[in-house]
Amino acid sequence: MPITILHTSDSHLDIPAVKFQARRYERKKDFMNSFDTVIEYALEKKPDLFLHSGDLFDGLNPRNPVRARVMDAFRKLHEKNIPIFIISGNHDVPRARRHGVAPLLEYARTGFVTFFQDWETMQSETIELKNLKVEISGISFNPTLLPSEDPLSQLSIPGKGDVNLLLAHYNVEGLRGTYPHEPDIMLKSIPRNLTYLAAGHNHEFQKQKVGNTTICTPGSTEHVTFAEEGQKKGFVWLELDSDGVQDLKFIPIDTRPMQTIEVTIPKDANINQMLIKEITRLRNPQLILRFRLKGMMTIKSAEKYRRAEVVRHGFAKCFSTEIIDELEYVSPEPDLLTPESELKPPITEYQDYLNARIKQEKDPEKNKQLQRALERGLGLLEELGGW
Ligand SMILES: [Mn+2]
Repeated sequence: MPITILHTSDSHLDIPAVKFQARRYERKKDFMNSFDTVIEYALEKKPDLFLHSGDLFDGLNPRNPVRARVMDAFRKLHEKNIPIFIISGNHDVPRARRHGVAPLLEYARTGFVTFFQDWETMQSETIELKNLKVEISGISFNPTLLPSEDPLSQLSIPGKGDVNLLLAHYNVEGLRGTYPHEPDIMLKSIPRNLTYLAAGHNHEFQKQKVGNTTICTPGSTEHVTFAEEGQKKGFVWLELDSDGVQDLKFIPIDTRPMQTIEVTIPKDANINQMLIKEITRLRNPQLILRFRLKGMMTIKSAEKYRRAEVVRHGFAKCFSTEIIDELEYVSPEPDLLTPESELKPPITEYQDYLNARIKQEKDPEKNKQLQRALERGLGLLEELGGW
């Protein structure tokens, strides 16, 4: 008989959600609701194993109500004898000693969960489930790795189970939608005797098979950013035995609707009027709305444009509204309407600054440190959307 596993990832609980202003607690609740859905499913279907592959929390110091809710959830699973295995992702891993420990540690201390806290040594545990020796290994996200470093190149699993599982919070070669300045697990370093790689970090559900190994990222359980617009959110239910994964199902979760509307602004148009009309047409108190403005911003348009007013209407008729401005600023006097002309995006600014420092730095050791700072910084800025 195959064993059943519920695999979830990237819950991002207690996300700051500041851009939702007064509605940010409601937005935080969306993430909690998704997590609750996963837990309820597990309590009802009782998998043989529950896996979470990182970013359970959006940050290192989640608020107490959220911690308590998670404690209740894990206790309930534990009481049903469902073993839980978790790791830290890039969001809930301490990046420096002064940051202390991951919030996940307290769940491990209660004995409700097994937490693979190390990021440099592989930790493994073997349990017996339905007469199968099930070996579960895991590594937490290593924030000191360089983008060029493969997280698994120096690490292996014991691989002594009838089935061997591995939890890791990294993108895997061959999956869509990753950031260029981040370490990826290369397919060649995946252990041959691995049955299932339970991956986190990539927020889109994807799976692939390499040799006898099934690799899967269930994705996040709510849309963390607009980059995930259009993606279905959910978690994964799978069945496996000593021959490998026999069945893998994506279980979708209802999430808050999110939509980008592109609006082309004609010459001298009244932008507020256009956008407010669009908001009224869309009117949906559940909707996270985003406008992408293309076209022209002339002096005549600029005189009447009140961005805050549009946003206020958006909050009144939808859940929230934000605006990305990709307008071309046109003016008879070239510099009058182009405040952006002097501004570079944070990534470019950062890159230019560090490249200049690197060029000047003669001390090879310091030069290397600056190179490292450049690579790491680019990775972080990309993830934060600092383009
Ligand atoms: Mn994540």
